[in-house]
Amino acid sequence: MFNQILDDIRANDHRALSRVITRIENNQGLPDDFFISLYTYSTDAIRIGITGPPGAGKSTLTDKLIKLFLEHGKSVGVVAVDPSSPFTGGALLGDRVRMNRYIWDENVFIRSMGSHGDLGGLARKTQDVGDVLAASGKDIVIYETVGVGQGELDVAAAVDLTVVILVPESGDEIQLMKAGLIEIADLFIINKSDRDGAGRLAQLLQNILHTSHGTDRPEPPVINTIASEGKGLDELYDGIEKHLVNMKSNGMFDTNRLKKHRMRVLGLVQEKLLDEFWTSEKLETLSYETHSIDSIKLSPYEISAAILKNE
Ligand SMILES: Nc1nc2c(ncn2[C@@H]2O[C@H](COP(=O)(O)OP(=O)(O)OP(=O)(O)O)[C@@H](O)[C@H]2O)c(=O)[nH]1
Ligand SMILES: [Mg+2]
Repeated sequence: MFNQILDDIRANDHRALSRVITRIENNQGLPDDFFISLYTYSTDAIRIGITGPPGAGKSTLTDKLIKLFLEHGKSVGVVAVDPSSPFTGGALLGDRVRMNRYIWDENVFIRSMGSHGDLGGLARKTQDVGDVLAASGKDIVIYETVGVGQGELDVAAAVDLTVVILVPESGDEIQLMKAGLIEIADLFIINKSDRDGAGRLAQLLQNILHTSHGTDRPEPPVINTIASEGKGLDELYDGIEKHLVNMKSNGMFDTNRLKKHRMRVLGLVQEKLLDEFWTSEKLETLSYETHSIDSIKLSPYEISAAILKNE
């Protein structure tokens, strides 16, 4: 049965892709063996994360990027990861329009994915869905995600390259640093550069990068775009290509993949241990020990020690 699913994925059957992604999203019983076989076919695709604040133009930009990749003979899978959305396929209107445009194109597959409130599982699901798209033969897998917290970090852990989009309103230096974006960005985009302040923000950002960026990887370029008019997109495309060529030639591409591979194993082990640990019996003990307001008198350390000891 799972062999059939795998065959359908490898045959690039988009309806099968959609079904299996829904199962991943809902944690619906796909065995480890399925993922083990899937993985064999999923290491070739380049994975790109596109992140930025709500409304920054991520979808518009992704849409134009899809077109450029297609023109260069590459097939593309897109997952819009929305950590806040509990709905399966809960695409926004703009994303739906995008989807319809490519609905008959076997070289483009677009899907959105929510977290079902289970933020812990989002990193794993994101990576598993990437494996599915890669195994279907997509050359490029793009993750689009709103950068407001954990979501973009989960995505950064799953990709070869992260594009961070800012807009002229994105604010001051401190905010940029606080957001931790500098650590995850391989390329910065100042979108909506038709607005005031785009040049100033690009300059400010370049200064920050110059002084605070570590020497362990190349300084991210800052590219101004007007996604809605398609301006700056060729520069972005070239920037992505150049970054990948650089990273491959200096070995960082592999180092980076290996590091993320290790993290993925670590995450899986942690998740499996937790799943195994929390038997219904232990969950019952937890609710028993915390059933009334009086239980807050007991230290959480004491309760947890008791639960752990009862293994
Ligand atoms: N002025 C201007 N508007 C733009 C530009 N790029 C995109 N927009 C508009 O900004 C709005 C939001 O664009 P989206 O592409 O949906 O932004 P997003 O980041 O995907 O939004 P969410 O997924 O909701 O977080 C749309 O109305 C776009 O047409 C730009 O370069 N300049
Ligand atoms: Mg969007």
